[in-house]
Amino acid sequence: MSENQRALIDRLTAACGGSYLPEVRRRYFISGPQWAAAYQGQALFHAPTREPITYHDVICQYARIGIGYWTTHDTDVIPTETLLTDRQWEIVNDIKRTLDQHGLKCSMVTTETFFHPVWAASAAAEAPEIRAYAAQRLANTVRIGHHLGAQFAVYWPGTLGYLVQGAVEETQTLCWFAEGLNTACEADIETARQKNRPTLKHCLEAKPFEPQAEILLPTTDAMLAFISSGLLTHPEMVGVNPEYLHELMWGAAPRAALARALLAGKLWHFDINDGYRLKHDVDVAVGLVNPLDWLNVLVLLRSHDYNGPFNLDFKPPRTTSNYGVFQVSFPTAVDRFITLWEMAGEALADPIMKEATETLKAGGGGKGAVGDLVAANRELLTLHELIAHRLFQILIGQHRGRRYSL
Ligand code: GLO
Ligand code: MG
Ligand code: MG
Repeated sequence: MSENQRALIDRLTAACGGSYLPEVRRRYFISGPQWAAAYQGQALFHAPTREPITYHDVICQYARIGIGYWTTHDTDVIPTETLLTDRQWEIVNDIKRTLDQHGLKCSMVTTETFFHPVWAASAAAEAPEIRAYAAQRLANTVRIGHHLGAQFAVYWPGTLGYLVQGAVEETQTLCWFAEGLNTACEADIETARQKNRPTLKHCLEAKPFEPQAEILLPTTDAMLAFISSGLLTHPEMVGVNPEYLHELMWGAAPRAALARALLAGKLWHFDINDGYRLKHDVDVAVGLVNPLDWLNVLVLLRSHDYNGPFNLDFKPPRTTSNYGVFQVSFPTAVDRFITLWEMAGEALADPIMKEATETLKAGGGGKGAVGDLVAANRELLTLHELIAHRLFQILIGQHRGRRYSL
């Protein structure tokens, strides 16, 4: 039964066409998170629908698909009780062997500071021993990262906030949060020196809601302000990892949020996915909800030569099987990303887009009275809508002559 169903999935996936070869997929800086593939479909109102899988399974499947980079939380692969013990290094060495064997690289490591009960009052809790433990964990992740050859460390302070108001003093909590990051940067400088490697890029990731009711650093803009607040001892080592959906969730234009991070020189890492405005963190795979917006985002990133990772931080839906995760979820997400990236290249090279954009920039002339300025630009400004139409055409392939005739 399930064999037949798998054969059907394979046949229909192949019939979809449009997939890229693994070697083509590997040319892009696309990373696959351990937690995304191993996500079992559970949530507050949902029991798991998929079987547990190991990092061996995930690394081996990513290699087969052509996802060249792997990312992980410390506790995705090392049980909390084993962290900071000798046994942790046995696991890390086994991960290293497994990555090498399959030709993958670890690009990013991150500390889980939201799931375990020790983080009930966040990693910047009032109790000094919790903060000391958090600092140890962050420094430990940095060392693991260097050991695995990573270039990035990401911080999603998901519990930095509160459910009930009054007990958490915001400025104090943010100072404590900064102390944790300062420890991580110090540990990084020290480890990088010992290993003769560059320091990691430390990237802050914001989410406007979940799992706390109120979040102290809810947006990428808040993270940028925090980086330049004076609380960090090494602000030059700290940038941002925006997540597409996290910006959309609060109602932002993700493209504008990314632009602000680019201007600050802090756009170093990017979590890619999709979803809906003003809803919870549904983590749908890239391009399944807002492909036109995604095309626009990638036009911006390509035009600014963004060369950081694209981290597939989505969750395969509960209706997808373990088999489907690697046959459908990941390969199709990668292929939609590549397609949108290449389309963004076409948009930038498109003669109509170019001429329209350049003409707008040249302006309609006119001098003197405000009425003249308006009149001189009136016809030109219709180009805004024409450009939007052209992007739609590029998205659906009409710029290559695709027609729908009755
Ligand atoms: C959750 C976040 C989470 C982070 C991860 C990396 O909403 O997106 O998946 O990206 O913890 O730090
Ligand atoms: Mg994320
Ligand atoms: Mg998310």
